[in-house]
Amino acid sequence: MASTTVELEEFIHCLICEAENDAQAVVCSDCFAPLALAEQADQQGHDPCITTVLGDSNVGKTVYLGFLLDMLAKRAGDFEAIPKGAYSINLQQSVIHHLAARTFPPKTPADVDQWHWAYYQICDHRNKNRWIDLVMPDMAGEALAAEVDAPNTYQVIGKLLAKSAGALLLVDAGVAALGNPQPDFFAFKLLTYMDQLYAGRRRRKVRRPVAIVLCKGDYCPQCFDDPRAFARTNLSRTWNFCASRFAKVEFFAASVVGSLGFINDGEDNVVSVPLHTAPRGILEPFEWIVKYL
Ligand SMILES: Nc1nc2c(ncn2[C@@H]2O[C@H](COP(=O)(O)OP(=O)(O)O)[C@@H](O)[C@H]2O)c(=O)[nH]1
Ligand SMILES: [Mg+2]
Ligand SMILES: [Zn+2]
Repeated sequence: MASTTVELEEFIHCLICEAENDAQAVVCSDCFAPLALAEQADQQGHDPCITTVLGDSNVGKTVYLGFLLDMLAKRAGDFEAIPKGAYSINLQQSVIHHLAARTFPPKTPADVDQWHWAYYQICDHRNKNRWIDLVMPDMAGEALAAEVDAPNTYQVIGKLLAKSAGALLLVDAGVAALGNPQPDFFAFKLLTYMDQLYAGRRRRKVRRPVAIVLCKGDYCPQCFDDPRAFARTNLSRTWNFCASRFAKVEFFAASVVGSLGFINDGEDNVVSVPLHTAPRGILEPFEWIVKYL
């Protein structure tokens, strides 16, 4: 009996992959998720709701998630958000700090141990002040692409998605509007991966909510007028697959920059400079998904 007690104190189970880790460890030895997530979930006495932000590299996941968390922390809409642990604030702080200095945040490294994870407790004042525990990691697009092409390359992604209550799938509307099929193919592949993971029996549609967010809407303002029509036209593979396999799916347009400037970075590369921020459509996909959590 005494030995079981000692074991419980010396080990901690990772919230994402359930691997047993040394209680002193900071990140999981298997999947690199912060073990603070498991500690905090333990204090809450129940597992949190995990929502994942997915999308190709460079679609704007980091910027979107940073702004979303910041808006929640500033009590936007009917939400109140409380970060669980100071590490949860790092992503939001980095994004806001960079945009205030008129730069975009650096690229998210593909190494899992360098991703930012945020754990927030969110109160929905519209819905009888219901509290939801949300875990949102900021993943690298390259890692997602590798996992989708060869499952188990990044085990953490499969495990995370298996545990997710819902997902925000970001698509680069600016690129799609130019007729480039890449955003459509990437979203199509990711949804196929999720369908394989979630749908036990093929006959039933996936019931977990998926919000498809058309990012960088400032490049193609028409996507704000009718995001569904935009998706039907510019993301037809994704649109059709959603209709066949996903029971709860909705399309949204979003953007964070009000106006962009372009400069030469000194090495003959043209880089965009966010002259001012004007977040639009950031909260809506989240509000929609929270209804189903
Ligand atoms: N025009 C415009 N560009 C954006 C917006 N959000 C992100 N970007 C651009 O997209 C790049 C990648 O954003 P990031 O959030 O790092 O993408 P991630 O790789 O998906 O995390 C940024 O460096 C910006 O150049 C937006 O709302 N509007
Ligand atoms: Mg990123
Ligand atoms: Zn783990």
